Amino acid sequence: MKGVILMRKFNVVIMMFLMVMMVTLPVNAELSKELIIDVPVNNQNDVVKISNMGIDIAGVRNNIVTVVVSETDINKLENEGFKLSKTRTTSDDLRARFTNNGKTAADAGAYHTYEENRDQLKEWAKNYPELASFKVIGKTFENRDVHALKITGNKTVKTVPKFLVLGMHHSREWITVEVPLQFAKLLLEKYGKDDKITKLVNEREIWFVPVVNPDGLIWSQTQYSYWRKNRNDNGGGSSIGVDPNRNYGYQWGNVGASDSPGSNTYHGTGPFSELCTQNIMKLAQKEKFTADISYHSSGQLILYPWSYTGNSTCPDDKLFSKIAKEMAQLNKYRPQQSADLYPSMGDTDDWMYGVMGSLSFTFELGRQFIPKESEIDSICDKNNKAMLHLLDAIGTVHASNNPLHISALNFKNSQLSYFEGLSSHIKKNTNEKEYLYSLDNQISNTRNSMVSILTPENDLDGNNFREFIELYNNSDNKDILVPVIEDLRTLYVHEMKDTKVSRIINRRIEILDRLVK
Ligand code: 0X9
Ligand code: ZN
Repeated sequence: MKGVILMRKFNVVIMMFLMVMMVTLPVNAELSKELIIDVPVNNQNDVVKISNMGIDIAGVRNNIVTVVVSETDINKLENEGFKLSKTRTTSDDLRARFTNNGKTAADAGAYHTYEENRDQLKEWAKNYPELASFKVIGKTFENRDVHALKITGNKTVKTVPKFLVLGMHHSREWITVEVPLQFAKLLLEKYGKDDKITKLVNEREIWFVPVVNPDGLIWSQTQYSYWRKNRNDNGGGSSIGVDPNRNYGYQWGNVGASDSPGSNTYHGTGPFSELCTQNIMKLAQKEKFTADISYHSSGQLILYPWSYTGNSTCPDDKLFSKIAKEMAQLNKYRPQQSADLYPSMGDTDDWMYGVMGSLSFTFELGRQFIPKESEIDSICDKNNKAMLHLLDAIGTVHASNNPLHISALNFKNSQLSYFEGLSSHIKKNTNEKEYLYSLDNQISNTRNSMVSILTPENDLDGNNFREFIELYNNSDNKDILVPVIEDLRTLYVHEMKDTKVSRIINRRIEILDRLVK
């Protein structure tokens, strides 16, 4: 009998050993790969150069770029003449702090796991049925649900400004789940007790997606803390993952992002190739947000568009910079245009603003990807203040291209520049015929509808025409409007036959000719 029990114990020990090996072996293979290293640089050009090499930048401060790198990246940087300074930490250090000793389910301490986040959102929806509703907004590559919570006290039929809070694009940035959750908690618990919060909840709709990238979060919490991307198998090769914050579809491309599936900044096979970004795209198209914040870590920064280029500011630069400064007074972070940190294409904020007309911010929380658990509350508190400020502000301000406020002409113009940007990128890089064909159709439909807004019969007072000229003069991308001008000219020449309006039309033709001269 004793022997049988001993045998069983032995088997259990063997089983446990095997299970631990199964969990740790692939982990160690990945663990040896990455280091956090400081790279001294001379100027911003060096930062841009590193970013364009597709290197994963963790922070930029006082002429030091902190990078998360593999051996190959180290060689690349050294070949470009960069002198790498001391090794700061290896991924093992971080993993040691959060490892779960081989258990498959994560225990992330005070940090929420995927399941804990889901259960929390569900519980709030149950406990505050008048205010909160739980939603599933889509699936992930590994077939998990992506969860959202909507909070509003609005009982009227009137549309109220909508605000979106996103966390966890990057798997290792665990703090980005906590900030959305604590903000939701604040709104729910203070409703009916705090006048300002009650008013804001009544007059806004606030959406939370604390975990945009569940597959990545789980991987980071159970296997490899430093994991950044999602868990797409990239067609079955050995290189896993797409960077969700390089996959949004405005100016999607290679600046600060990589073509190579193994890179930490791999942008995917096309704009919105990933389910995790498609989920946010669909939600944003449906809800039409006035503002949003996407949380990342780290760096204590408030960033706003453009991310893809530092060569120009966005049309709402003044408004962004004003609100960013006001929020910065509350959380003591540094406000700046995103690309001035380093440029990168396919970030959430460029698409949310450039295409969807949302006042879109990216916050870099704290000083580490995963701050000490004791720091969570203070990080959340100061950012709650900043969020309340933005939530309040959007009662009176909005982006100049917000679809709820914008003219039809303006909206078509922003759509046009979006499709043109995508099309020229696809032509240069992948030449995917079918995709190009559908884009060409969308471009010509958009042009036609712009022309139709400007026909003399649809524009008797000439207001649309004046708006068009102003739009052209202020456009960063005049070339895309030239075909519209040509079509319009042809139409006007044709309409000249109608003598009643010929003088006005002639004048319009002269103006158009001067524009494209
Ligand atoms: O690189 C990113 O996606 C963000 N930083 S992180 O360390 N959290 O990965 C930066 C987003 C802001 N975008 C640019 N500075 N271009
Ligand atoms: Zn990030």
